[in-house]
Amino acid sequence: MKDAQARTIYLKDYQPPDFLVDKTELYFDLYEDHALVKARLEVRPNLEILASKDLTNLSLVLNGQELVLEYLAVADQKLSSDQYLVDSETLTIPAIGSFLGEGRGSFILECHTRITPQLNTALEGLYKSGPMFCTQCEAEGFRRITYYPDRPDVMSVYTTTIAAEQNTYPVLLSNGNQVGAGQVDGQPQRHWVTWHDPFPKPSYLFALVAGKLAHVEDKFVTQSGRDVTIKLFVEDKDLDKCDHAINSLKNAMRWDEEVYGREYDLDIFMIVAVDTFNMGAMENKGLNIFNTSCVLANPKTTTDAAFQRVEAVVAHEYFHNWSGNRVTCRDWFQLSLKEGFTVFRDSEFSADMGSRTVKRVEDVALLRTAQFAEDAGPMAHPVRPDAYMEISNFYTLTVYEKGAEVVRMISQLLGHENFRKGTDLYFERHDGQAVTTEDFVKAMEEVSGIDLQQFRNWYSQAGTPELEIISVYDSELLTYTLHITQSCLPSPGQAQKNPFHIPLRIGLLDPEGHEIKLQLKGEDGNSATCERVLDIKSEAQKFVFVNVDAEPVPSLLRGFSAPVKLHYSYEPQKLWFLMVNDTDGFNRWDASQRLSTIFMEELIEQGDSANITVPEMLIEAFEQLLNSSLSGSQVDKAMLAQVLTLPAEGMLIEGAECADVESIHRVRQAFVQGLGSKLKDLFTRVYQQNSEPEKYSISAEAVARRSLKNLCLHYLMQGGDEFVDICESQFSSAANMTDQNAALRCLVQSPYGEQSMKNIALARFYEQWQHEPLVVDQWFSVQASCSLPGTLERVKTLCGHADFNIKNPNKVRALIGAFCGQNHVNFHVASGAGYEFLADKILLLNSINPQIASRLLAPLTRWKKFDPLRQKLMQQQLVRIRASADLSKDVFEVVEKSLADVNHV
Ligand code: B3K
Ligand code: ZN
Repeated sequence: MKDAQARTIYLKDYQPPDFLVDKTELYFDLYEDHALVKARLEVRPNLEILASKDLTNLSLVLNGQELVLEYLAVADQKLSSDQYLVDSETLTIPAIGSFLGEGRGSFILECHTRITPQLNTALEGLYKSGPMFCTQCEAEGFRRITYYPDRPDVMSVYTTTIAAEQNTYPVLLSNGNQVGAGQVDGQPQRHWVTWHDPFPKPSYLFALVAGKLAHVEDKFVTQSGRDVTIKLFVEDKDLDKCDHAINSLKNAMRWDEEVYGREYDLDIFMIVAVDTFNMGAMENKGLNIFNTSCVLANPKTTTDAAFQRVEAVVAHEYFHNWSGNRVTCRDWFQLSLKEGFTVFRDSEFSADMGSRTVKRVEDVALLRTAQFAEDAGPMAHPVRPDAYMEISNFYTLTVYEKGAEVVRMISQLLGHENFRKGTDLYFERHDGQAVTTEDFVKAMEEVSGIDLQQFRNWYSQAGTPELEIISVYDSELLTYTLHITQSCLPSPGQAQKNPFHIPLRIGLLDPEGHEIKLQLKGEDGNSATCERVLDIKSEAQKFVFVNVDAEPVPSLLRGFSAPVKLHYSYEPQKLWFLMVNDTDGFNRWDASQRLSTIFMEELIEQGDSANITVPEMLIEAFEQLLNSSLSGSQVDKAMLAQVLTLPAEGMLIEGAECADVESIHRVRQAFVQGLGSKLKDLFTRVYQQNSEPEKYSISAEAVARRSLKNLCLHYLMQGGDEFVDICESQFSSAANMTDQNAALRCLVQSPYGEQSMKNIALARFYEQWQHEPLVVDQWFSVQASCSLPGTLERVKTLCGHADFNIKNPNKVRALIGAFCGQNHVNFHVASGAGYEFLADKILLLNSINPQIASRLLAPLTRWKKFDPLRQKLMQQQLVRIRASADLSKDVFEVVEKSLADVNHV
């Protein structure tokens, strides 16, 4: 790691740019072994900043990486190599003013670079995904295309021409509208297309695609009556997997008009599906580029969960057109301005399209397992970070999901109407600008008159706040008092935290299960409501409710009104009571999770418990729920499936002080097996009731039915060997991937059934689907996440499989990511073999694809959670990685921060 590369960048050092670029004209010549990029930039000194400063001695500094500079001219004067400086990260033209004479106006900078997209395995900038060219410029990929002020506060109008061989690359795309096309003079096999995007944008939103692509076309009529052409470009063989994305897109376009008053602004909206992509998708203006996994969907090859992800990601990228593109970020510290807000928007969209409560449950489960873990680890950072070495490391659950929670809290504090006024003001005031989270919060304050001063701590302080609540009932005074204290553990660079402003939504249930009116001492009882939001602002606060006739059961943090850990010592009986009676659907689920967690944690703490028995109360609860489903009184099957799912191992690990992975796995597994065997009749009946064949549909109801059915199958396959045949038959006869994948997973995961039978099923699945890369990914991940012994060896063998490709992030995630991130008991095997395996892969990936390498590192960074032996083994692997000579900035930052507290290993 070179020192220059390991530089930390601080928010406090932000300076506006000295030079702006009003127009950017690009000409790409694409060839089989290289590409030539000619850039013509209309550069303007930023006089607002420079004022009357003498320009003569000012340097123009442009970003650039891995570029070969072939030509450079300023104001039509070609520069010789002694007139500029090039290093591995910048191009500097000193004394730029000397080329401009007296002028303080715009000038033209021309720059020709040569690049090799074919060798670009980092998948940043211009690269090849299979036979096609594509780009990924966020955050700092554009600098791998040409020298440029590659920062989001430089917004420019782009005109892009692409020239390539006609037969191999018949489709040539870039942002905006197509404005010209033709044959290249004197080269009959080559053609060119020109695109113009009238909306000024930062370089990170630039996109280019060239390839042999088929497409599906559709149309959307905006609320003001304009026609928008929709085109989804895919490989020929994937044309049957486009409908769902197109429908999702049209739903998202309509929703954004109705809910936010936001209309699409160009005449065409294009999506391109690519196979090799670092993340889910990218919101390039007018030309979104998607990982195939987030856009292609067909019932035969795609599970329901993947269908839902397609809907969410298509919507997310579309919503960025306003929250991100029209109004963008001033600098990368503001990333959550677009990402947190857009995740909030897409999760509300998904809630409106399906079940609101289920969506909330899924989001909160992710937050509690993965984001809380991030907040407690060495990479913890505020929603608006104040320092980074490599910005790619900050596309995190904190910036995205916690950022969305912060926007959700603002929307709750302001109320629906004011929040909409706030977003209207924000979009109107800042249209075409690059702004900050502060600008967002200010707009919200202005429209509502609500003071969000203390609330801003959510943006600047890292860590998960914890609420400790104690209740006291006074049967003489008929008062019910909640004593609430808040705290937040230190995080890197932040030893002390100031109190957060936490909106705590609550209700109180009387012993019959009815909600009671919430009248605080000193308040008039007439306007009392049954639910209210308490503003928690101090370290310690108390709330006294009056006229409470009998001791109530509190329903706290309804709907997960703030991303905090809530501690209240509920007795199991009270949780059962809430599961049955709470009017808040989210809290009914939460009570079920707390109840099973209490039971499991008790046994986990006992450690080596040979005979684990499932508590009667849990069995009864499951029994009642399954019966209610059979009788038809419990209608929401999606919710039922959530309630019947025990908290994931990851959640139990996160909740433990020092996680005993083996014990956690053993206890949870014993619960699943115990419930499966004790309630096998009920599970069988619910399974059968939801198995009747009917026409496949992706409706919320059908998805819910399949999820309940396959959950029953899971319990049954863990609980005994009588269901192996049923499972095999579901596997063989399934007409959709949700059922086939679930059956395969259950077969592979079950302690019952011969290994040879499982291998045959796996072989058949592979044979059936080997020509569908996304299904092969499922095949890898089913095997990698199997918690039975021998999985590490299998994963190692699969790394040598013909379909595994370390250069394809989907394959890496499906195999290595699933094993290290989800298969806790095998990854954390006491010998340290799992850690060593991961470190080997990171060292390999470090030079191939630093972003993927660094992301994959996450499980090793969490060493503090585990026992001293494992801590040591994990640290040893981190040290081994750190010792590597050529560490990328991405991996270096994470390893360095993870080892910050370790003195000697
Ligand atoms: N904005 C992109 C993420 C880019 C990540 C770059 N390392 C996708 C999204 O969040 O919509
Ligand atoms: Zn996004």
